[in-house]
Amino acid sequence: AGEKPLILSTWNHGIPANHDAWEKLEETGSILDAVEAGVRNTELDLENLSVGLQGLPDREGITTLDASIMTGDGSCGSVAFVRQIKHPISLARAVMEKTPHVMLVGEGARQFAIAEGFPLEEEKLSPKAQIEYDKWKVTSQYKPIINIENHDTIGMIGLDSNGKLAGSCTTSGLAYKMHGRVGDSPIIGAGLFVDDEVGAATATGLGESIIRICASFLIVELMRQGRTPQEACEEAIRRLVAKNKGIQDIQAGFLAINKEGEVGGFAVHPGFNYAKATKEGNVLIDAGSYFK
Ligand code: SD4
Repeated sequence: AGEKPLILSTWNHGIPANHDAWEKLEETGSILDAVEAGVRNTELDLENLSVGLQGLPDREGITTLDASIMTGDGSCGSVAFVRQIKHPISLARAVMEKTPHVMLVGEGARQFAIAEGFPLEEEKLSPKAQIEYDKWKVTSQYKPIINIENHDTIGMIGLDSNGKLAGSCTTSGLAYKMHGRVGDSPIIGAGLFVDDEVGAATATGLGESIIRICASFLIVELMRQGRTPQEACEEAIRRLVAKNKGIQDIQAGFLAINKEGEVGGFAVHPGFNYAKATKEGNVLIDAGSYFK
């Protein structure tokens, strides 16, 4: 049986993110406010090298951010390839609420941010990211690595006690990506999808492999057809494995909840975990994986 309210988010930084989301939900009663506040925590986490302006840069040494937000009535907003913005998730929310559009990218997103009063940060790598980038520059090898360090985007999905759903996803993307590369996280249906009639899903891992199968949309549609969240995540991982070459070097992980408050999580390789917050507490769960 499921639980409401419920907040689920990727990786162990999901624990503090869920904590902030839960507090916000209690304060305002809005699941949208909750999923925004939750990942804002991660966007400021200096230990995290895959989310926020402290994240690892692209090949040129520039950090560019992707984020998306969605509610179960079909409202959504996203930003991609954005520089100098500390909270891309809030910018994505502003796109959703204040423009007739779903997605703004690059310079246009930055101009919109300025118009909305978002402060522009100085363009400078965090000390940790600078050290890693300097090491990488020695060989400049472009090779996606499947370790946790290189894959800790935060995706968060939540359900309130009235059955309303919302989700958020924010990342600095793949380390040392080509300048201009956009991943799955700001693509509605790939990194995030939410439908109040069914449930919600979010993704982490190699964005290209996730976009290729419209993963989050796929998971929600599988649940619509009667799969549990766990079955839907496992089926989507099988699809991803079938449609991507070089799967030994690709990590991806999915999370799902349905509107009854049941949850699922699954990944390609071992090592993916997620944080689950309910009235009972906020716990870290190891997800299963296709390869053992
Ligand atoms: C991307 N999915 O840009 C993101 C990266 C990621 O943990 O998940 N990192 O491809």
